[in-house]
Amino acid sequence: MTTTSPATKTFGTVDAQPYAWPYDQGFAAATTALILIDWQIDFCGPGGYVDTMGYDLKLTRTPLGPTAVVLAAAREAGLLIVHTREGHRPDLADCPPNKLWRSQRIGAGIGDSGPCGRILVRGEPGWEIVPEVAPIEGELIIDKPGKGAFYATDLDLLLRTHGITHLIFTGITTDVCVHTTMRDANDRGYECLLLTDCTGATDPDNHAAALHMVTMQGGVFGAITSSAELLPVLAAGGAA
Ligand code: C5J
Repeated sequence: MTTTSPATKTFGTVDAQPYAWPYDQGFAAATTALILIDWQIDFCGPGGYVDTMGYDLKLTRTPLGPTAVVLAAAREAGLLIVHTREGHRPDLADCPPNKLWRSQRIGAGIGDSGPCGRILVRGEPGWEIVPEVAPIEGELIIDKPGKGAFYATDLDLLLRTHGITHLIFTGITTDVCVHTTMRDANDRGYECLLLTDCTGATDPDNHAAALHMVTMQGGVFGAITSSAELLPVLAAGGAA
């Protein structure tokens, strides 16, 4: 029996909307990354930023289950794994004054002390990634001060150095950090797929609208699909 090393696996297309992903008829472990956006306690844990703002935590926690399954499958398939974390320096020197002001207006000021430490501050308990999808040795972690993961980070450099051309997105929130990053990735020429059940927003209509937006104009930012469509394709990966 021959076995295929994960790093050399290739995969067929995934049934997706508005086209079978990817556009170039298949993808390879060596050139594809799974991106996990901001799975932090601040966005999906009790006492974190989203909870303090008063939003329904179920909306950002429900996608965690399917995401953990996709993460395990992507590790097994040999994809590059990239985690991101939104957060600021303890002195908030990298937090724009308008971002700070807006967070204070809604009663969850960045840098304020709460049940999970200082809100959205690097190194605090609330800033940590939740255990369900925590990074393991060798996986990339991008710390970002903004919504998009390319802004003020070395994400593009790391992806290009690894030869990555295709990106599969999970994370929270769909309409903010996931969308900002996916749009920027698309402009940079990455072929993007968004997993509908592995993302969530603080408003269900915003989640639905963000998914719909991707599918306009023939796939203006890429394509969308569910984990149920992706998983069998990953499992069926074989030699090039
Ligand atoms: C937000 C994020 N929603 N991770 N951040 O402020 O989407």
